Amino acid sequence: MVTTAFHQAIEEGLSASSKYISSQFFYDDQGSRIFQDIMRMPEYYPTSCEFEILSFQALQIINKLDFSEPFNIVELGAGDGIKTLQLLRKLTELGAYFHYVPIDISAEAIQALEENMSRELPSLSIKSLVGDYFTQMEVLAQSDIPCLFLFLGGNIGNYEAPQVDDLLSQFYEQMKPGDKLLTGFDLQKNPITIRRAYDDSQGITKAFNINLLHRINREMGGMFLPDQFDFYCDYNPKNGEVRSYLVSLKSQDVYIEDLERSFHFDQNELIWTELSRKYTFAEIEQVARKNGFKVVNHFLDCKHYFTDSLWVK
Ligand code: AVJ
Repeated sequence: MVTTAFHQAIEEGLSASSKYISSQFFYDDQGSRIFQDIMRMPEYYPTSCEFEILSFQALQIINKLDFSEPFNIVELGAGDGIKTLQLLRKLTELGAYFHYVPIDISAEAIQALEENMSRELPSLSIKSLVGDYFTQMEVLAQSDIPCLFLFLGGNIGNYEAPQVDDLLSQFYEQMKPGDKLLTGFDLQKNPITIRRAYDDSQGITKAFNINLLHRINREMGGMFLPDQFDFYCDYNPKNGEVRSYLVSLKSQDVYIEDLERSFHFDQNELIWTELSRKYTFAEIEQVARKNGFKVVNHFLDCKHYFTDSLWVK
């Protein structure tokens, strides 16, 4: 048996007095497929908002870069790249000389992305890197080509405040003066709109959370009966936090083979699975400044639900 980071995280998170499983473990193959379904739900507005920004404001974003050529567009956690394609297409139309450098931990994701991109934009120069952001960013830091780093989708919302500072200061260290960072932030808005995006009536977000239990069953011989758990989430408009949980529907003990032990769940006990923080402009600007960046511009969708915020080192 191999002990993976997932094994360790489950051992730790299910032994804690307030149980938790980090949202980074949502994205196995099955979870990634369910996330694609989430992005297609009408209630889940962030995807269409960011698509709108990168399609309709590509030229405005490009004009703010002010780079000598050639330059790199480096995407951190590239995913399917459908939103990024809009920006890349505009750059190609303008005849810009640049390389697209997607970085992702999953070789499979990178391969699918490469196939997609070269079909859509045959002339695009793609230089993929497989691995974690920081190691791969170090590789890039060696070259003196200007870089625009993309950290899209609102993924930053998954991090607690100290982790956000950690992440941004590590990005900062790897960047050269004049390099830019475009980060997607979901904005605070009517709380009902936000709650609907996470507590959907079709139960897709519930399936996304329950998949964590299926994943434990698949990958470490867990004996979870997923029907014995429910999903709960709430949005607190006072601090901008959506927090998601699994709820044990009865008092139960669940054995996990690879961990050679069982875990007890009280009736209605929670397992915290995700933070999805919603930001104000003041918070975004504060977090930029605190980590050494200067805010160049906020690019917004027409409803002002989401921003891609451009910063410079
Ligand atoms: C991919 C992290 C931006 O927090 O909104 C969607 C993931 N979770 N529905 C988010 C997610 C529940 C999503 N991010």
